[in-house]
Amino acid sequence: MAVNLLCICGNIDNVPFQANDHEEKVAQDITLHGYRYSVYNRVARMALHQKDVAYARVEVDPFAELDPAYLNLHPFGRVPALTHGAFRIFETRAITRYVDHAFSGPPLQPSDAKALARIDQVTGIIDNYGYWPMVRQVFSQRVFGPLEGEPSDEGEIAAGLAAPRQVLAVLNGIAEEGLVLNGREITLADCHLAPMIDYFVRAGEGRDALSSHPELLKWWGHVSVMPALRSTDPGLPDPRI
Ligand SMILES: N[C@@H](CCC(=O)N[C@@H](CS)C(=O)NCC(=O)O)C(=O)O
Repeated sequence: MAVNLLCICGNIDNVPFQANDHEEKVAQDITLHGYRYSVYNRVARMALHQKDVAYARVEVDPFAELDPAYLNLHPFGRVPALTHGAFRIFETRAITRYVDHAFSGPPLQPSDAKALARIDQVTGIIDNYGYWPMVRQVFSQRVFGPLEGEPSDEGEIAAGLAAPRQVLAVLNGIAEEGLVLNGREITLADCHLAPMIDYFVRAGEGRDALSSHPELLKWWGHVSVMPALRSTDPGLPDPRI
């Protein structure tokens, strides 16, 4: 069984909130099912945090045998999935858009058509061309795997470092344009990109790659200290366990 109730999260995750907050917010019956180390789970958590939505968390490890009840929620067996009362939704982009529209709080999608299109572009770029090399090849092989006692595969890391060059260059151009990734108005583009970059720069090679993209680096300077990112940091596995 890979599903355990983990915690209820308020504005500052893992910190209990005031009784009034708790009663009012938990009444909304929102649960995020996800794996603590998943970047996609963290994207959803960042959006929930930005909207100041309290939610329960259920830990689901998609790399372990999945409970059939979870597959009912997410037939493709990935994380995250969100439930809000009887409403169920999976796919991170759908979750974060839903969270933005369904709850009050600062809007995470501007009304400007061009900025909105840029959000879709950034999330599409990172999902299709960034996640696998930056997170699953570079971060997993250089940082996460070794902490779990698995040796790094240098071939995977080298392959994973080739693809992000273009990804980072394109994102740097988008940050330079300034419609999104501007460090001022936080949008779903920031929520989607920040967890991926946070993992990528934990590898020395990732930090070096980012350092040659000044506009993205400037953006990272703003976003890396955001409470929504910091309070959703799952940490890293303890190699002694
Ligand atoms: N398209 C999905 C991707 C989610 C995804 O790939 N999540 C990863 C964890 S970061 C996962 O569940 N991996 C399990 C696997 O690859 O089997 C989304 O946007 O939610």
